[in-house]
Amino acid sequence: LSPSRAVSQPAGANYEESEVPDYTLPDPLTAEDGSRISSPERWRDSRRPEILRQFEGLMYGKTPGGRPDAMRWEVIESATDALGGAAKRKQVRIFFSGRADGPRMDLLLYTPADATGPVPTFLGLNFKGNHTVFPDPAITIPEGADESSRGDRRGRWPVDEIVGRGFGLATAFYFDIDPDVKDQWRDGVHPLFYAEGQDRPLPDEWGSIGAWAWGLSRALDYLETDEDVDGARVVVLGHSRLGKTSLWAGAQDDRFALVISNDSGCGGAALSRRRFGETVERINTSFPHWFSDTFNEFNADEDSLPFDQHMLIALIAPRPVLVCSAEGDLWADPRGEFLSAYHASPVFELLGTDGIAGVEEMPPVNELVGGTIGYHVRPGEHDVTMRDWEVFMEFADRHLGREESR
Ligand code: GTR
Repeated sequence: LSPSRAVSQPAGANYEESEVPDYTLPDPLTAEDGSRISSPERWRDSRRPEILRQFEGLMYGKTPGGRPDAMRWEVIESATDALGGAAKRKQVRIFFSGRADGPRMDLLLYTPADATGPVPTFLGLNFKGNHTVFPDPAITIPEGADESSRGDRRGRWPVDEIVGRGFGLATAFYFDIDPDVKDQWRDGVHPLFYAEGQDRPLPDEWGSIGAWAWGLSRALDYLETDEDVDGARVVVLGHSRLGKTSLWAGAQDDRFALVISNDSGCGGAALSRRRFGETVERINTSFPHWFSDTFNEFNADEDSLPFDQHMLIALIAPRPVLVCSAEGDLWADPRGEFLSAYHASPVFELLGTDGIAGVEEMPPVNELVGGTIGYHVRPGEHDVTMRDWEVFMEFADRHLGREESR
């Protein structure tokens, strides 16, 4: 049940700012035909779909379909006295194809017991199973795991604090959607969309990140129906490969009210053209199943991409986006993550928001900066810490509010 791994900061990668090559970023507000995008309408009706198609066709791969007609869910367990009485707990089994023997995802949901109405809710995939996020004996254990790992990712999921501040938390194990292994594309949700005779995604179709993002949208399909959750205030978040995923989910599905990327690095918030830390070639070599096959064409040729990752963030505009980095996580290129946030701002401004709010420089550690686009870097390594969650919650409070539900 272990996620695929790469060496985390291998030799041979560039960690020197002075070695970052010169590069020119594509302008999100200049269309493919060279025309200038100067109205919100043209952004929405023409430029945004154009960029979305480029990310689909060249990088993450096309998502072949939305919610299957036969998809259904069952509440398999619930309690009103979880977390010592502080929370309601619900576990919902989502059968993606409707079939009990088809791929399915268990969604774990905690909401504050004292809420007087539906609450804003964080939704994020987890790496090792729902039972690892909190030592709650009622949480189901995925096949292949056992009791020994119950609660062992608790440090990344401060459930008490989240619920104590009036938020809901929903999470699912990413393997439920697509196991993170270089398989032959037989497992997970990919086969649900194969045409007759097809046995793997086409070169420009989705890899695993696309599938995980799709799964987040299916989780939202459920959350929109849950009376304890405010479906119009669902925050999609993720760390690392799952931060790449939350950005892609937020870019494609505008029902997500707010998007958070934590240490998402290459293929996430970091600018590819900087080739700092992990590069396109490196990620496609270590994790050939994450992106579409077509993305390999840009190995060591980042400058030929018609976009860079600032344009992924721009796709989320005008909804709020928070980019979080860790100072010591050079593999994920903290400065490249900041620069993406920064260079997405003109789109947010065109749409009438304050974007990065005039911030010109990467901030010192522990200072949340920006406006509709937030940026924060904390000291330390590649991880999700309590400090990260404080920033997630502060940003969500600012942009979504929660007063009316308490
Ligand atoms: C690393 C990978 C990164 C990041 C990370 C993770 O090995 O190179 O892109 O995704 O894994 O997801 O933990």
